[in-house]
This record gives sequence, C-alpha cells and structure tokens, in this order.
Amino acid sequence: MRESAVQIVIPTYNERENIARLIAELRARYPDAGIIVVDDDSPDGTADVVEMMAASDSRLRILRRRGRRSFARSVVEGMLWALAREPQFVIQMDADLSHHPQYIGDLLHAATEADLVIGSRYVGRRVNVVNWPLSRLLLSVFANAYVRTITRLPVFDVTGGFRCWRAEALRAIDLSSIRSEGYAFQVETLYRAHRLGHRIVEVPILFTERNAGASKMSARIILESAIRPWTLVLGRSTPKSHG
Ligand SMILES: Nc1nc2c(ncn2[C@@H]2O[C@H](COP(=O)(O)OP(=O)(O)OP(=O)(O)O)[C@@H](O)[C@H]2O)c(=O)[nH]1
Ligand SMILES: [Mg+2]
Repeated sequence: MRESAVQIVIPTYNERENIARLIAELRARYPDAGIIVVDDDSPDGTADVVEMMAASDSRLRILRRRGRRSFARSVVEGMLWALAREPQFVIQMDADLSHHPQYIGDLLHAATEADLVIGSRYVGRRVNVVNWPLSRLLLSVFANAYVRTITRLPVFDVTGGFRCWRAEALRAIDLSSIRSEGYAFQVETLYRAHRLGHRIVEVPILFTERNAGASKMSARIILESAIRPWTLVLGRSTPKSHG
C-alpha cells in the first residue's frame, strides 16, 4: 500500500462519544489520509471503537499506550509513528470536535508556504471561540498573553493544538527530547520551531467547545504550563547535543 502524504495524529482519553464521528468526518473529506489515534488506555473503551473502525480502514491506526498517561507523550508517539510513514505533512488535532475537519484544507493550503501552520483561535485579536464559559476563555487568553510575554513568540495562539507540520520541520525539532507532559507541549514545540527559524503561519479557525465527554485540564497541567515558558527561555529545555 502506498503511504499517505498527510498523517493526522489524534490523542485520546475517554473520547468514546466523539471519536467515531470525528473519524467519519475526516474520512468523508480525506479518504487517503493516514489517521493515528493514540489512546492512553481510556476506561471508556475509546480504543476499541477505533479498532473496530480500523478493521475496515487500512489507513486508520490505533496506538494503545499503557502506564502513566501523558498527553504530550501520546502526541509524540503518534507523530513519530506518522513520520516513519514518510508523509509530507503531519496534522495534530483534538478528538473532541473542537478542531473541526473543515479547516484542514486551510491548514494544508497554508502549509505549501510554511513549515508550521497553526489553526488559530485568536488571529488578529478576534476571539473565535464558541460555548466557552467566561472563566475558561479568560484562562486561555491569559495563558496566551503570559506565554507570549515570556517567550516573545510572534504568534497569537501559542497554546492551540490544531496544527499542520511540514514533515521535515517536525523532524527538526527532535520530538524525542521534548520534556512536557501536558498542554505545555504546544508551547515547547512551537518554541523550538521558532528557534530553528521555521516559517510559522496562523490561519483562523472557529473553535467549538466539546459537547460530549469531559475535560482533562488539571492543576498539575496548569502548573506545568506556568513554569514551562521560563525553562524554555532560560535554556533548560533545549535538547542536549547528541554528540
Ligand atoms: N492520549 C491522551 N490523550 C489525552 C490526554 N489528555 C487529554 N487528551 C486528549 O487530548 C485532546 C485535548 O484534550 P481536552 O481534554 O479536550 O483538552 P482541552 O481542549 O484543553 O479541554 P476541554 O475544554 O474540555 O475540551 C483530546 O482529544 C483528549 O482526549 C492524555 O493524558 N492522554
Ligand atoms: Mg478540548
């Protein structure tokens, strides 16, 4: 089988109610794309749903992780698996339908002239978020301003996880040495891409809050996100040379 030029990586934890619909919508638009779902042994059986769909879809893959769950480790594992397929582009997105497949076309289009394309909730100072409680919006807006101030990243949406990477650009950031566990992963990878001089472009998306399933936001993850920008700018998180 010829491998797909586009590989889509989706981390999941308890997304049984969302994952089948997402995969169906992706397939309807992108019959040839590789889809890699990386599940952290979800108690709700998310992985079984995917495995059943994969039985009749040779380009859909489930990676089952065991042990301590980690958003970032999951995405890294999925991305490494994707890169081994030698694609042109690797897309990362959430499973909860906040990241709608309708925008993938825009991401891919922009990626013809960029190394990293970010599906952005905050392009041009407009806030494109639907159904978020004010507290959640404030947390996100504050988190973005906080990270931007410390890191000086020239990007509006530094924490978003709907992205399209040119494969060479993703290889260049050395995923195996990423330190983050939670959503700080988004900032860490973006920071590395920026430091390497990658061309980074934002395209607007409308972000819709999940209808089904529960958030995995936790105090530990927020704390990590508060500390990570500092370790990045202080150089404690840059990859060691592999001598
Ligand atoms: N494999 C894996 N996936 C995870 C983990 N935590 C979250 N995810 C997935 O990562 C994506 C983003 O997580 P969400 O819980 O939606 O995070 P969020 O968008 O900040 O929170 P919500 O506002 O509730 O949507 C979803 O597809 C989750 O299922 C984890 O520990 N392991
Ligand atoms: Mg979400």
